[in-house]
Amino acid sequence: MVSYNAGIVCALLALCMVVPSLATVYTVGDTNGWVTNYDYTTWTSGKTFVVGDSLVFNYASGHTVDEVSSSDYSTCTVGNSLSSDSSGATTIPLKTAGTRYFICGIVGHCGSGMKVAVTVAKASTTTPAAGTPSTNTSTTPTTTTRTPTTTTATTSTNSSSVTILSPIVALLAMTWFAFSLLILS
Ligand SMILES: [Cu+2]
Repeated sequence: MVSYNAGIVCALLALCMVVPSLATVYTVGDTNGWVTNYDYTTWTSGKTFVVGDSLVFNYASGHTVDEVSSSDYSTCTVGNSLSSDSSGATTIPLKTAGTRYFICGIVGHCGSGMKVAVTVAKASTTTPAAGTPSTNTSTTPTTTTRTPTTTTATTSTNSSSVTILSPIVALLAMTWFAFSLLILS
């Protein structure tokens, strides 16, 4: 029974370690943050939001992050928000699949671009499988390229020491030969 329970704990721990690594934290508007006169439709395009990801809104005082209905999002209607925050750093965990709508609750700001709609897809299991081989592929060539470099370095050191040694040997031999000729004559 004890080993059986330990097995479950291990499996749960392994799951807990895998799941957060797959989650992506998206900073809305990237370095621009949550501001007026920014196109958040362009920001969301090309991004795939999945369950488990989260949105981070960074903004100065005088703005809010209001979650609203689809119709309030389209018409920029403030005052019916499902939730509202004005802390300056709002984290929205994307826990369920579907589209979520956020606007700034300050009158006029939504019309000035402070509106973002995020479509959240169900978490896919193919993402970790695709991520793992790419890491392996990048590691393998690096190790392979290192080995020839070391071999070339060793070979060049050997050949250079040989080329340095041989003229000295030749010079010594010639000097000894010339010297012995002088003695003999
Ligand atoms: Cu605002």
